[in-house]
Amino acid sequence: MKLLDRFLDGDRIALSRVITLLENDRNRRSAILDRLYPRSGNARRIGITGPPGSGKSTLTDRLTKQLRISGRTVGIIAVDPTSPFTGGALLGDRLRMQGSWDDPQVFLRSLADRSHTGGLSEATPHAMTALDAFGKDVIIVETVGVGQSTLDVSDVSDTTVVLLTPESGDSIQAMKAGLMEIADVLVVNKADREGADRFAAELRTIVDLGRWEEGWKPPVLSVSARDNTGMDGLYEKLDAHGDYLAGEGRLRRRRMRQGRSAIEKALGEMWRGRLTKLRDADCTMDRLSERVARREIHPLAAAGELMDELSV
Ligand SMILES: Nc1nc2c(ncn2[C@@H]2O[C@H](COP(=O)(O)OP(=O)(O)OP(=O)(O)O)[C@@H](O)[C@H]2O)c(=O)[nH]1
Ligand SMILES: [Mg+2]
Repeated sequence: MKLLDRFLDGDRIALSRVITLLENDRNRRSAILDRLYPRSGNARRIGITGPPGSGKSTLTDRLTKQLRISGRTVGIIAVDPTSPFTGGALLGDRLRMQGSWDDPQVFLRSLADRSHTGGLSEATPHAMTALDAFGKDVIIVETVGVGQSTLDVSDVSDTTVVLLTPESGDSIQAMKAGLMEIADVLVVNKADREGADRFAAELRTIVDLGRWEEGWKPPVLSVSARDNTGMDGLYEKLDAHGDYLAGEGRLRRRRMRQGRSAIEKALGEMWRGRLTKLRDADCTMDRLSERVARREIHPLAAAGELMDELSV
């Protein structure tokens, strides 16, 4: 495949096209992944989630700049809920990412979440594989966290950052949405606004009550992504969590867990495909029985036709 050769040569346009294919062309998806998957696995994957408007893009932009200063290349996937009201989200993200937009070492891609459930689009893990195989050092996934989605940002991240704001409702709300469980790092953004300290203290109390993996209790940080305050603390915690994962095979175990759920999801999809075929086969059965009755086809040949139709 010529396209993949260009991709492996570091051609950004090829990268963009490959992601489009992975997103839209189910038939070629697996063949593309055959080439890319073995080359992936080296990037550090950071998920950033939180309610709409909590400042995820602003924070992603800051983090990206910081990573660039330390010489790391960055791939960003922003998952937009598909809705008539956020039709301008792509443009908005590009504007917000102004600082990094011209940097050839930063690749930003918006993916539509067609399921309307929030969380991730089905193509997200594949797009991440592409960025990873392309050689990006860090991949950031930005997504609106609403809980209850079929694919969670924590299913594809090494480190999940949950962003909340003083006005994003109370901490109970965040717990209900399942955001507390997936957080490796909790960030109270818009700390320039009133109530941030109180909210952060509340979150800390909840974290203290929870049960966490030994060696890592999610820290609660207050930042203002807009004013660029408190961000150094976040960079430190991200590094610390990276170090934590590197120890005692934790990253490997986490990725095995994620691998298992990815296989289960793929299996589910395949079964759904089969079931559709079975339904179609039922119609074919009606049609064939009629033809058998009319002596147009004998039963053995009809069974053979059905078998052909059923093989996936
Ligand atoms: N006061 C204040 N405003 C902020 C801060 N960070 C972001 N904002 C503003 O909050 C608004 C939303 O910021 P975004 O970064 O677009 O938030 P988002 O979470 O990416 O939004 P969606 O992707 O639409 O869910 C913008 O007007 C930002 O300027 C902050 O630290 N303080
Ligand atoms: Mg955003």
